[in-house]
Amino acid sequence: MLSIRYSKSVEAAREAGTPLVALESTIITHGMPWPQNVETARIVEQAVRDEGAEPATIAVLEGVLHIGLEDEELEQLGKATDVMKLSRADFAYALAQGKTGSTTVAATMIAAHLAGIAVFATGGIGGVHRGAETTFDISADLEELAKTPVTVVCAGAKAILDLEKTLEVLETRGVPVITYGADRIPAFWSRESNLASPLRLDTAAEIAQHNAMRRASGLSGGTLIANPVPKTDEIPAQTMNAHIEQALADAASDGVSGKAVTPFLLGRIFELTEGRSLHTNIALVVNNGRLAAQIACAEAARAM
Ligand code: PSU
Ligand code: MN
Repeated sequence: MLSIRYSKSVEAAREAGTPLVALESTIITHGMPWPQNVETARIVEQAVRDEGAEPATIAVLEGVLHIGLEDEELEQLGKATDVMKLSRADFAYALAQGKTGSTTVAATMIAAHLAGIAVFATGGIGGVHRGAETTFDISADLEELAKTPVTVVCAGAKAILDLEKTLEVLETRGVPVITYGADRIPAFWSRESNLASPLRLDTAAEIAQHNAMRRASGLSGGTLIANPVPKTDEIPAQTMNAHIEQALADAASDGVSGKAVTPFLLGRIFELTEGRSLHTNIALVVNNGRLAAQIACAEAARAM
């Protein structure tokens, strides 16, 4: 049946009662090129530790659900090329068939919840794609946020998506969208979009308090925290827009569809910005790891 393997350091943290922060692995296999993907994963893990929590990078390796990866496993996953990109629909398939797959935001939330981890840091969530009114391409991440009680820290949704429609779906599905320390929703590479954030909180303690109140109110599902990328690392929206338009046009002319869309767009934008988008991507994931760790610690402090 379902076997879960905890890494040595996650196992030790569980025994010691150290707060845990889940990290996804699709960003490693499909979101960034080797070797920066593995370097970034290591830097994020360290950022989480520096804040007093323990990171648990999640992936399915040969049919075994891994909560926390040993360094060699991380390295192998980062180099591998034939890895499935798992979401809710194919999570059990990979486990049943002994496959190796990285976990998207949706699948990482499912796995984190199975392992009793309540806080998760990523780069950007999937959302409603531009043109979704004809393609119906809406990430399963949104549905998962509605269902599974995990707090997800991201840097907003990428401008490759339709940010406005993404917020509409989250509102319909009852997902609190809280921007950390700002009034506007961040747009991944950029600190600000032109959209007001539905909610705002300024400290990790208030986020923990909010989550406790949600549970006390019997409200199921997750919370989305949008954390703006640090100013020194951002790429302003005007600069990004032309690259995004180009990447979207290339995806259309190449006939890219389904699961391949997000990785294709990220790869093209990396090429078009000559790697600058990757620098920003790394900075924002680290920043999110830090905040997620602070939230995990604040939740642990409340429970005492
Ligand atoms: N955003 C990024 N990098 C990524 C992803 C999102 O900046 O690698 C990944 C996440 O794992 C997210 C997934 O859950 O893409 C969404 O894919 P889709 O749109 O196919 O649901
Ligand atoms: Mn999709």
